[in-house]
Amino acid sequence: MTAFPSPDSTHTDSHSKIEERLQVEYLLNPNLASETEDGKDIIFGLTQPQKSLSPRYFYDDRGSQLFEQICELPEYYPTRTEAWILQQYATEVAQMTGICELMELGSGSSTKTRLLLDAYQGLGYPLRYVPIDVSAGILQASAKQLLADYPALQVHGLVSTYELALQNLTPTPLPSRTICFLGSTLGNFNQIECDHFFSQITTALEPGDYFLLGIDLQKAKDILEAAYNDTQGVTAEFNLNMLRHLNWRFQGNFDLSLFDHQAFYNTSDAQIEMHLYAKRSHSVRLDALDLTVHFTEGETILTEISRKFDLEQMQQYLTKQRLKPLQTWTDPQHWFALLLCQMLKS
Ligand code: AVI
Repeated sequence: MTAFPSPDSTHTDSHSKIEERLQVEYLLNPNLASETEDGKDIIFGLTQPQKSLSPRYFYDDRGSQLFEQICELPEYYPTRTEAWILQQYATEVAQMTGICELMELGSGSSTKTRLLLDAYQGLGYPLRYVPIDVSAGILQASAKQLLADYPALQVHGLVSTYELALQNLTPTPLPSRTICFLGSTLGNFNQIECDHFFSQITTALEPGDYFLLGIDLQKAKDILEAAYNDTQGVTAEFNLNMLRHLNWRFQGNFDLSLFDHQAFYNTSDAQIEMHLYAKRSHSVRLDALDLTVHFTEGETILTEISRKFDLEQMQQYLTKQRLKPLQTWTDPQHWFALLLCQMLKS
């Protein structure tokens, strides 16, 4: 994980009228993040019997654009299903939390957040939004758009990893805080990462604060596999783009034409697995990491897991974390769920 900010890596913007309601803090120093920490996990991942790379390497500028396109695909149901649930129930969420600061982990374009902001605004509540994202560009652009559309909104953005942001939370001026973790991003964590994530969440939240979680639920294999093997090939491009990203970031020579996208549902582990499949035996060099990797024909790199959850098990797990599920909303087909939890006293 990246180091804490040095004095010159933390600064605050406040210029024009919109800017007066916008504060952006940089907890992440991109120069520190590149060749040190990132490189180590790549070397580790590419030298294990099952090669793997962290899904965070999907998200360079091109990867973030491709992900936005994925969210619009007919086969990729999670985004529109979660948006439908929010459209139906955001007012209930706001009524249950009362006045609170909305903090969003991995805020991206903040599209679904608007449904929540509309609900809080509709109830006449003050609007304070804390988006957290590693991409300063997306965070700034979406915050400015929100500020233009919501004249009473205050935004305090954090350019940060989840970990750093949760470690550096300052008290909110509002009566409580709701941390939102939408889009089933939780599904991209393995169980160890998931446990670690929740220990950070429950350390950051005060008793009485809220946690709003969006999760993708278990369903028929063909629906799941179609969502990660779209007919337009956008998901394949998203997957292969990780190699392009590593090429420019670590002076690599991955030949994208030597790999195929592969995504399948592993029923016993209840997870989609995305791999990059080597079509023939060859070697790849990453100069910046002084690393040469050999691929045999048919060998794969695991680039992502996307776990699909059982609602009851998740409710039990959250309860064990001292996050009491207050309400669960789902769509008519039970494909996706939104859970509002409240932090209990220890
Ligand atoms: C970001 N995350 C929740 C997406 C998912 O469905 O696991 C990433 C993704 N990978 C391929 N398509 C979408």
